[in-house]
Amino acid sequence: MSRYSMDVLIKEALESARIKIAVVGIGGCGCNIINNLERSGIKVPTIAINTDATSLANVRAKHKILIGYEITKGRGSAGSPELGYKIMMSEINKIEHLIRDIELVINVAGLGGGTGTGGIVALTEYIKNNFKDKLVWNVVTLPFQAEGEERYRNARNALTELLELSDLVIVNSNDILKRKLGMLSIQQAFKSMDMHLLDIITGIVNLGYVTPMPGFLTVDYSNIEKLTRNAKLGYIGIGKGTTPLKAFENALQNNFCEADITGCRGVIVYVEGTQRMLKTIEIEEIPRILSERFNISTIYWGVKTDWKLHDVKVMLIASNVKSPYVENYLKGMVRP
Ligand SMILES: Nc1nc2c(ncn2[C@@H]2O[C@H](COP(=O)(O)OP(=O)(O)OP(=O)(O)O)[C@@H](O)[C@H]2O)c(=O)[nH]1
Ligand SMILES: [Mg+2]
Repeated sequence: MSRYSMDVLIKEALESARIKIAVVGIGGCGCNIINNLERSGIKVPTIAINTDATSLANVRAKHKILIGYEITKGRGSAGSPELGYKIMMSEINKIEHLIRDIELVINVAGLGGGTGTGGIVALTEYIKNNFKDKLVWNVVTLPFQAEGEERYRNARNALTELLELSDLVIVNSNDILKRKLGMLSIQQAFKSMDMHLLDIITGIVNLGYVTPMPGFLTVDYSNIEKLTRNAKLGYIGIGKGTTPLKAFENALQNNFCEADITGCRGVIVYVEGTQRMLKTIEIEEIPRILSERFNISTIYWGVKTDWKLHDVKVMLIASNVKSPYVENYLKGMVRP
């Protein structure tokens, strides 16, 4: 075999070893996030699903799917998760063929309304019942308390179901974000949450493009599966800093569901920076902290060097974590 054809073969093998990921945005918030992902040049297929034709018309996505036209006439579900669920289930054939070859489906929606809230539950339930091999991660936001009792109830019911059905649920509370970042208006906070969700999903997608870290357990599909299958609540933190350690500490702080990673099933740490920034001696501190401070022993690694970066960026994905905030939310103790 010539050197050239061996190079081609290696490239093809690398391509097929890559985790096959798709991102699905459901409802107004979900479609907005897909639009932002497309604008930032995401490398994996995106699917925007809504009952609202106006929202879809303004979205950039690889696939746009209007559902429920016969019932809603393209005008949204008017805040009914029951309707969102029913429409998604009865029109699932519009989506099924798009995810047939996908290994990790990432759904994103703002909980509280109708289409995204009912739709994300229906889609997760359908995939889990019909494609047992696939992993489903759901990235959701919780509505502001100011949005009222009905949205809170919708969000609470859907979150309870998602935690049962999904492999991993990443919860982001708008209220916690607003409080932590000291945002003045809901509009500002929505924008910041949009950026946070963009960071999270881009980070997950980049996991498919990491370089193994010599001497460390590396991130690949089987490890991601081991860590996140039926893992319920997950945490994804993203932090920046001048050193890997500072970026790591910031990734722990960037926590919008007050998750506690102590004793969790395991973590994936993904570090990006220029070659000069990524000093092995500093990177080695991270697993020491995870095991000593947080009692975590399973840690998978990915690194990516990028000469354009000014700061080190660390993403931490923890699976099967605890969160008193989410527990109280589900018990109805975080009231509007
Ligand atoms: N971050 C962010 N959150 C949003 C945005 N739009 C809505 N949300 C949040 O998501 C929740 C659900 O809103 P939508 O996504 O508009 O609702 P929907 O799924 O389209 O539901 P219906 O319109 O009732 O069918 C809201 O209660 C907000 O908390 C957005 O653009 N960005
Ligand atoms: Mg809508």
